[in-house]
Amino acid sequence: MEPKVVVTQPFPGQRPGTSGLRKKVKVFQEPGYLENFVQAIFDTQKELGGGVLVVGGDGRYYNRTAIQTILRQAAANGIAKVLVGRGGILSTPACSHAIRKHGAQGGIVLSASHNPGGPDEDFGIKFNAANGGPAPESVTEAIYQRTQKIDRYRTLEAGDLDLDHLGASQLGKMAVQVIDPVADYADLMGTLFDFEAIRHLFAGGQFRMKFDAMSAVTGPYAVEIIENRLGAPPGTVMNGTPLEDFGGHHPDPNLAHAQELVALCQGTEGLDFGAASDGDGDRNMILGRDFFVTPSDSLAVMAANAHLIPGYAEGIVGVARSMPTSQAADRVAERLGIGCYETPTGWKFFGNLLDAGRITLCGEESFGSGSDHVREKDGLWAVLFWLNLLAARQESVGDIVRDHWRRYGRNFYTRHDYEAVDAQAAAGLMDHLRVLLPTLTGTRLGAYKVSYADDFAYIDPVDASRSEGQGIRIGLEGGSRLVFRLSGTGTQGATLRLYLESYEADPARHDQETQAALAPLILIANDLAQIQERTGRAQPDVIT
Ligand code: G16
Repeated sequence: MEPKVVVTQPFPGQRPGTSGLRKKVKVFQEPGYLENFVQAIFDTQKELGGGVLVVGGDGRYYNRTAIQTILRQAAANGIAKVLVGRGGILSTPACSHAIRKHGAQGGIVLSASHNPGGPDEDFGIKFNAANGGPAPESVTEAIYQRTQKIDRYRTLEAGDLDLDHLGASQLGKMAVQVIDPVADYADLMGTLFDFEAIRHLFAGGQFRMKFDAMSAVTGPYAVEIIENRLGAPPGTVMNGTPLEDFGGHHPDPNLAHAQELVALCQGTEGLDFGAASDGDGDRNMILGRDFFVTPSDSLAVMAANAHLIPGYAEGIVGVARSMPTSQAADRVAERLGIGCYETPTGWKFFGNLLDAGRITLCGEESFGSGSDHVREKDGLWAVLFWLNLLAARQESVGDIVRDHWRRYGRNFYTRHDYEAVDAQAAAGLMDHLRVLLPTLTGTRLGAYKVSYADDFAYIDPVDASRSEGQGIRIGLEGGSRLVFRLSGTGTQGATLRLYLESYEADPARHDQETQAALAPLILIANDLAQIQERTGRAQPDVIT
């Protein structure tokens, strides 16, 4: 089996977004499209030569084909060894753990996350660095630049490898090891959480929960951990078999796409606890009976209660949140006297802070939370954190969050998404806001005085790298905020995200309905950005 060189030409627009390169499967199937991107990784990440690479994906349509292509290219590019999850499966956090545990030089994660799967749907590829986390912007930019000049890629003429059985094999000079995708990850969870206490919670027989794997990658992980190791009754994990098309659904754990689970948590007969994860297992949604925990609140509650969890019993050193995430966690950090960081959207921005030991916990409004145990957000980890918390406090989800609000005040929070908007119209809207920005500070928007208005720029406190144009931030007196951003993960047109937040210290006002509490801000934001005029949309597509 000799390496062969295939002549190719660049495809425009192979720039990775918030979380890797995501396109329709049909685009990835164009001859050379995937190969070019993979070659660009090998051309720019020199330390992979002679090194160890981890490869796995969320099992969506095209996962198996892509992995065989990557293996042949890796062998032809001098990679010494590839670790691949059985069946090509690795959840994103499990992949991060595998890179770290095996001291690999990097990993390739195949997923389009929460986006639908199938021949006409989405696929994605992302490079993770040796710390286990998504590559920083300098790396993704270098890969992109390389894709724009590429004129050949290397591969091997060889058949497909059997990836369905654990064990070692050889592809040319490269060793291939098929690893159990679940075991190491499940062991890691056992070191962080009080499994005994959670087992006790289930053993009582009173506590009722469901975990919705959304026919995506976390099914086998959740069955092993929640049912086998923690003793929850069989059937606690619903939609637990990973399907290439996720059963035709969006594997996106939010109020719009996990409606079956939401319904199970409602009413007097509702479950005590409902949780879900997304396509690749890094997102989470937490529900109590008739109670939805916003991801922003979830991070704040986790920070405030971390000392109750064995893995964090010594205390946390700091927290970070993405800019559009509510400021609820900041209040906890202030009271604990620990560091607090506001980063641009994208998990990669937490990597340096985690590596430098400046933070222990981090989270994003986009249903992501995690800690320094891996370098990705981690859906099941968040679910186990909450289970551990419920076992330790013996209170309901709703009571824990309401108690948190009483202590810290409540940050009312919502996100309005306008999906598949005309890309030019969306860019025009953002430009319009940018023009307004310098005139806003000190003026009034409705009843609110503007404290600051900017286009968020971030200087990484560890390596001083600068990231600009990360979303428009308008801070109002009293802690309210309006944030406008274009999504970096959509695969069709542009997705405009409007994030709204207001702070309420008075417990007597904590029970208001979120949209009602934020109604004045919603009107102001729509007016200011001329959303209807510019996008033609009278209503958002998704409200979370
Ligand atoms: C990705 C990133 C997250 C980010 C999210 C939202 O999530 O990993 O860090 O918060 O996108 O991105 P956007 O608002 O640009 O659509 P995932 O779960 O898609 O990998």
